[in-house]
Amino acid sequence: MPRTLLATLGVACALLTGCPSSGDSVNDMSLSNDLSTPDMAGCPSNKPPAATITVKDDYYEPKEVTIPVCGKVRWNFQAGGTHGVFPWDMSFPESPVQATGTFEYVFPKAGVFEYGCAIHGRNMPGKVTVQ
Ligand SMILES: [Cu+2]
Repeated sequence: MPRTLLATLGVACALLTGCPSSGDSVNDMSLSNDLSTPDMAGCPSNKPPAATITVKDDYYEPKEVTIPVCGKVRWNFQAGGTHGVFPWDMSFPESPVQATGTFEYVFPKAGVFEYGCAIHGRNMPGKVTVQ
């Protein structure tokens, strides 16, 4: 019975590509954790927003903003109904759907980022240009 169990585990491990076999895997794991910290994007944290956008019923004010690389955008929700910030290409995280509150994102790379509302779609267009 133990023999069968061991054989099964061995097959399962062979099917996976990343079965740890030595102490090296511990080092690999801590290295990848370091790379995934927000600071690795190269943007200083805790900067004030480069642009603030008010979310209203049913539009963003202003509709378009231009910020520098590493600029932070803050969306201030001041609406009666619920809205969201939803990037069409999923290039940045979507906001919660909410009527009040804030949502912030630091844009680490240049580009044009178009978004809309998770509820009202493209009837609520917004655009962040990072340059
Ligand atoms: Cu909306």
